[in-house]
Amino acid sequence: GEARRAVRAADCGRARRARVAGAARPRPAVARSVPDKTVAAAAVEVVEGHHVDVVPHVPSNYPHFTPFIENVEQYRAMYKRSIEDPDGFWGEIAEEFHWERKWEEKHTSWNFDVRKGPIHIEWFKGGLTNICYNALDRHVQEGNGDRPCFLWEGNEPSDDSVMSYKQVLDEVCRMANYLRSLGVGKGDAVSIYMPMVCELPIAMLACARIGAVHSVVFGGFSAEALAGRIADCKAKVLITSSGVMRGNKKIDLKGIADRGVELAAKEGHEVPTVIVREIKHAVPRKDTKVVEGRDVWWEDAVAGQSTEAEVEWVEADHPLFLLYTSGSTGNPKGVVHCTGGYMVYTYTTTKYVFNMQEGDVYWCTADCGWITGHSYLTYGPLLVGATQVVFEGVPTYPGPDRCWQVVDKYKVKQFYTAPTAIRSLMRSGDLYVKEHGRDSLRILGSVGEPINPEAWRWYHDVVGDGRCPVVDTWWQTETGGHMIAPLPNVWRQKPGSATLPFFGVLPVLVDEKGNELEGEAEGMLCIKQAWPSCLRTVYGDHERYQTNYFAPFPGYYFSGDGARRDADGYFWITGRVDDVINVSGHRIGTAEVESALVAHPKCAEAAVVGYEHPIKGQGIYAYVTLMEGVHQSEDLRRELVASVRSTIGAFAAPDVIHWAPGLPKTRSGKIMRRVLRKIATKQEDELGDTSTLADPAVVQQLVELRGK
Ligand code: 6R9
Repeated sequence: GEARRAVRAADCGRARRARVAGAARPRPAVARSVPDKTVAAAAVEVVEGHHVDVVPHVPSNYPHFTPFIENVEQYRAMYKRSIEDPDGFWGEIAEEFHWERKWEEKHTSWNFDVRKGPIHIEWFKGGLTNICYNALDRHVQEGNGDRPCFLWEGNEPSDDSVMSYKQVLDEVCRMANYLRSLGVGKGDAVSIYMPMVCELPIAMLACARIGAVHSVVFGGFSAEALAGRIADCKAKVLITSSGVMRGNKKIDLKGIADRGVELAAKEGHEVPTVIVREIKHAVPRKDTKVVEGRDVWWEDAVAGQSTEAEVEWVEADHPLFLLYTSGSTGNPKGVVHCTGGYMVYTYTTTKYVFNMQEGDVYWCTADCGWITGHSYLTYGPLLVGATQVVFEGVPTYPGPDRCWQVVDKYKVKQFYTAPTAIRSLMRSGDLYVKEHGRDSLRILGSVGEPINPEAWRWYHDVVGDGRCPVVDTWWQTETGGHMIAPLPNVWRQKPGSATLPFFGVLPVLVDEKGNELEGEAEGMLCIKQAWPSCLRTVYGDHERYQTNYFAPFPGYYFSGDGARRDADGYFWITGRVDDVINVSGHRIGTAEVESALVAHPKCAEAAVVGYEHPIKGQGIYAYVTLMEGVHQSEDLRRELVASVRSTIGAFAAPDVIHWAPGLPKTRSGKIMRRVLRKIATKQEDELGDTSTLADPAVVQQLVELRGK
């Protein structure tokens, strides 16, 4: 009930500030269903007065499990080399792939310092390769063509299918040939707006095969958001589907895609061809509107195409994809990732962080519309040669035990999901988990937002029965792959900490002035040198790339996150320090929500802040000032929320609309968001210095309008 929610919310906050205090007070470790060996070894630490079971580094803790790396000393040696000799370290790993032409011995170079000229990063200079070839053909040629590649699990538990590596390769080649027949080639952009069916990663791989640059737009985005993304990259083709089922809702994806294409035309870009995959169980062909001369059914397009398609060998730094992501200002940015470095890095992180071997059955619940679905569904696991579940549905449909039923059905070894899903499943109770054996599970991953220790413990103790390490992976769209993450069973975990940096990643904490902080410290999280999958530019706007990521602290890549480093050197991510809100692991810029609200004719001004939400991590709290003479009402509130849904997507809908006759502004007209955050969370006693406010009376007014 209410009290439990309050505790969880408090716990969330604590995770962000968690401080491991001095001496551990021993107490019998209550590790629920953890086997005896583990109980004996379990340590207890005190996190701000709360007992937290800390699983110590004892390899036999996780008995079914041999990591690639033997111990933390080996990690340290490898890490040191990865930082000091990136050419050698990453070059050796790159040898595992096929390169049509090898890279030069000294293949890396970068400038991370805006004061020394344009930001520039190079990996595997001189090399020619193709990521699709390495993800598919290589395995088929090694005799593993019959190995299951995708285990597709539909929205309905009765709906499933399997595709082998060879079958996926055949379909990729057929689509690659069709795209070529349309004149799509190296460097051309292709937008993809699809639900989680195998054809989504297949479309991505088909682009990669011919050197085209894919731009996947998450299926939950609105027509308007899709239009902006199509127009920005001037997509030559849009690949979409007739519809999709999400839980028991039928979504007319094609209708939204049609409007997206229309709106993109108004923005000045016509898409000549739309390829449509029929999703029979949602919207069959006969119910789908087709635009003559523009639309073609996927099935018809690939019919008669050869299952062999020549590989386009591309330079290592040839762009592989764009993925739009939100920042604190302006429109979403098209983050650009390039082939070689991204390939080597996603492969290496997948292998070590998930301790993944060829043929392992792995399941990542992320949608391919986000970076996690790119790096840890489409690319990393295929480069390793894993078998993976592609899930169309949602974790709670038809019931809260769906995930564990699927884990048992396919004998999933590594399971990767977001804290928001973990919290919502935790709320449904342990019984749903315990109904299913889960014996196959070895590793549990978390991504997207900070995981609060309570959710971490539930994931570890209940879902994993205490025998599966939790890998809390901190990274971003921009970083392309895991940056700070535990190597499971190699070192001790602490619930709520992403622990230590991956190979090649040199994280630093800086203060407001950009001074590096040493030892135990809290500051802004920056990265000091280039890693292979670092974003190379913002599509069409290198200036914005430099301003956003490299100008705030010259000499560093700035992540936009805050973090704390404890006495053991472990990193604890505290969340965004900019105006980005993280709702259920989805990044949303406050500026985007504000402009969607202000676009409504009755809205004069809006200011949006995030607040702690027990399930979603953060919720969206919007202060709205109405036009003169307009009165607030429940209908208007609904209209405003609907306006955000249609401009961005349902996932960005504000949770709270707070009517505001005025907003707290400084004399120079800047909105003091700090004050708005405090009012939203009823902490108006902790407003801090408000002496620079132009009209301090606004604060009291807002508190009164909020009510209790
Ligand atoms: C991969 C992904 C990136 C932002 C990032 C941070 C938050 C992601 C996290 C985490 C704490 C983790 N974030 N993983 N915070 N612990 N394990 O989510 O990319 O959508 O670009 O979001 O998400 O705030 O800056 P993206």
